[in-house]
Amino acid sequence: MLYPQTNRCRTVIDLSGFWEIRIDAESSGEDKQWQNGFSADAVIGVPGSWNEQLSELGLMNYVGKVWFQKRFSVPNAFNHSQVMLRFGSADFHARVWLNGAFIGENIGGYLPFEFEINRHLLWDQENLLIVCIDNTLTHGTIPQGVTCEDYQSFQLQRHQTYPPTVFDFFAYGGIHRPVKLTALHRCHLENIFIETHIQGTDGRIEFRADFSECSESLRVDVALWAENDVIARVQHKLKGSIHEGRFDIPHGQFWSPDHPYLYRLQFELYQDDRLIDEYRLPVGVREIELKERQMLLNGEPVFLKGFGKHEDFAVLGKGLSHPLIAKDFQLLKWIGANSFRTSHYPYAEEVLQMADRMGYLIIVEVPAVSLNLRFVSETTLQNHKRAIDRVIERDRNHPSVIAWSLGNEPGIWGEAESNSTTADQYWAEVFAFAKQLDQTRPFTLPTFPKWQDRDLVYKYCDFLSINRYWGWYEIPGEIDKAGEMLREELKQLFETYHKPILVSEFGADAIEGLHATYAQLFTEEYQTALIEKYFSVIESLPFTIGEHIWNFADFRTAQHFRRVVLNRKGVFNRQREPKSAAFAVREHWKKVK
Ligand code: BDP
Repeated sequence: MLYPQTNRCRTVIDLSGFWEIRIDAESSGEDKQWQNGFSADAVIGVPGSWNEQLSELGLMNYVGKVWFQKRFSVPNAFNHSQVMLRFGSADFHARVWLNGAFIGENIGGYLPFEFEINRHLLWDQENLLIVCIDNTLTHGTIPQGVTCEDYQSFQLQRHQTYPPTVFDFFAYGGIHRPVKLTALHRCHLENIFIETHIQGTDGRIEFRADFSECSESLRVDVALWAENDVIARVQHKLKGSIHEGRFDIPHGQFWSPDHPYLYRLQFELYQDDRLIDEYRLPVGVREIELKERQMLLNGEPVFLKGFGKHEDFAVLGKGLSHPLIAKDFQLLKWIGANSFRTSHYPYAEEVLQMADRMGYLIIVEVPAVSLNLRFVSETTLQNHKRAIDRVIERDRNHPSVIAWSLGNEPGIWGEAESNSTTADQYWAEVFAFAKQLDQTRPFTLPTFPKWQDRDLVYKYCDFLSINRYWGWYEIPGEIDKAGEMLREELKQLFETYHKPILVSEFGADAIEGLHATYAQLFTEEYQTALIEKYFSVIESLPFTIGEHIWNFADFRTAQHFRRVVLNRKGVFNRQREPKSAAFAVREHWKKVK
């Protein structure tokens, strides 16, 4: 599914703005025919989570259904076009009606979905769009949901959070990314797949373009742009709905953090000599490769300096904000990072567009966070595979995406099932499925070493990603010992698997303004010292490929006594102001190549 683009043949209308909502705590809206329209409780800003935005209506910790409605008109010019309605994401389960007719649904909170709406559009009067969103998670969803009874059955009452979650970030609800209408010709480009290769100083772009079913005989022109010039062009008669081709680029410019060079592929579709569709796609030519001890970008070793992040901000929750994305990338530059992981779900497409432009190396994560293998069913497995398929399909053309993460910390509750034959079969199937979808990037899955070096996912990962909290959750207050434990553990893992290792999470909570002259948890000094200790260990080991601090910025979690509203492991606070650690990290990363 292509990202919406306005050009000579496509028109995009953004339906972001004020929408109306009605809370459906009894889940009776459909019986009451709210799909035909309802009297509203309030106005909501879209995109944006409902939680902080409308907390005064009791929505802060609300889990359940909320109905959204929006009226819109379409220009006459849309009359002869195919009209698509696309949601960047809605969390978690969305059911959609247009002018009373059910047009479809989507399950999964972090990926786009779209519908063709021509049949139900009204051309000469206002249209009524209704969306019912339910943010309830279950054992079968990705990510999984949890109940108070689950905590009890694990005798983990003291782990219980409000609202109950199995992961350590807030389960916001709402329409989180823009809702757009696109009008385009019935015969159009549906998807593009890019692969790039490098041989010496030459680059190669291989592409495949998928078209909607078109009966007429059509011509496809594909032009390769560098800056303001077309440097190569191919023209073909379209046979069937797939068109493949390639461009060889002698003495090419390659994409990297130091030189995020983007070519542009321009696809044009002609009927006789009339242009009926076009699409422009930025393309970075680059190659990722793993050795036993290294990650190579365009043949050169690269060391990942960066963070685990979250999509989270005051009032917006997970709602997309262009200024916030721009700010975060400025801070990443300021601090000297070159990389981050989209923990623990795929981020907005706009984030990856920015990463392509600014030269960031991104590990994109599938939202299978804290998978509990006792609760896994065939439905969970199918949803997991579907999420992988959709993430890879959405993000594979971005040069910034250098690896895929298929989840985070499965078996967090230490359930025996996470170390069983069934779990092994589960991971064998998940990794095999994923690997046939993309042979150009490595796969990983961050774990915490609950099973020491016996974690079942290690053998399937191309590189290991280790989340480690020595000096925080374990042996708190003992920074030197934390360093020794980390060193021993990483060496052991490398000796067992001979695969490069990314330390994908480490850090400490720090509340800005708390200070001490001795090692005291929660102070700014403690966070700084622990991060510096981890740096010294990680960078001294020849098989590590990077260090990702947990976290870039403080973020909201469900309520629990161990969180003071937020997880405070950010080196920036939630407003993006630096803590002391940020200055120390900046000084340090200036020296690390
Ligand atoms: C890790 C999780 C991350 C948490 C972090 C923490 O991957 O989601 O936020 O711990 O506890 O285990 O701060």
